Amino acid sequence: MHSNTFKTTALAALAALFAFTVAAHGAIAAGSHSGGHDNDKGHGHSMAIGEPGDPAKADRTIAITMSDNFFEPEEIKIKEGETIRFVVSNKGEFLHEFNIGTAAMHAAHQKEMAEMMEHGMITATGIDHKMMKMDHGGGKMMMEHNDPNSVLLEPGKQAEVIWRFTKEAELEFACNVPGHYESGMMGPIHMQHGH
Ligand SMILES: [Cu+2]
Repeated sequence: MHSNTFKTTALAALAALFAFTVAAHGAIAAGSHSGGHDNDKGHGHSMAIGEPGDPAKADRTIAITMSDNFFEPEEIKIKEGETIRFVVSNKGEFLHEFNIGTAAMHAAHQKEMAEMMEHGMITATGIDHKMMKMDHGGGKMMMEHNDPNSVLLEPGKQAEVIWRFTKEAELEFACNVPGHYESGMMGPIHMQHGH
C-alpha cells in the first residue's frame, strides 16, 4: 500500500473504501482507517459476512425496493449457505444504497460516504462518475463503489447483487448514504441454520 502518499481527506476516504472492498472479498480484515472508534483491526480475522455468489447458482431471487427513506421488504430471511440474487430498484427521488454487512461495517461505511459527499463524489441524488473514477494510486484506486456486497443506485436505476451467505452472522442490509441509516433505512437479515 502507498497510504503515506495519500494526504488529503478525500484520498483517505478512497483508501478506506478500497480497504473496505478488499475486506468484502475476505482478503484482509475489515477496518476503516478513516479515524473512527469502531475500528476492529483484527489481524487475520476475516469478516464472516459471506462471499460474492455465482449468478448461475442462485437459490432464489429477492426483490428489494428502495425509496425515501426505507426498504421494502423491511427484513430478509435466508438460510445458511444460500446464494441469493437481490434485484434492487431505486424507486425514490434520492440516491440510495443496498449494502450487506455487520452493524460495524455499516457504521464505518457511513463515515466514508459522508466524506464522499463532502468532496462531491456523490450528492443527495446522484453519483459524480468522473470524481469516482479518479485514479490516485497507479491503477489501484479506481473507485466506482462497486463492492460485490453492495450497490449504489441513482433514482430510477436497478441492479443485482448476488451474495452467498456462507455462515451464520449478525447481518443487516442498509443504506449508508448520509442520514439514511439513522432515519431507518436498514433492516435485519435473519439467518436460519442450514443443517
Ligand atoms: Cu438511502
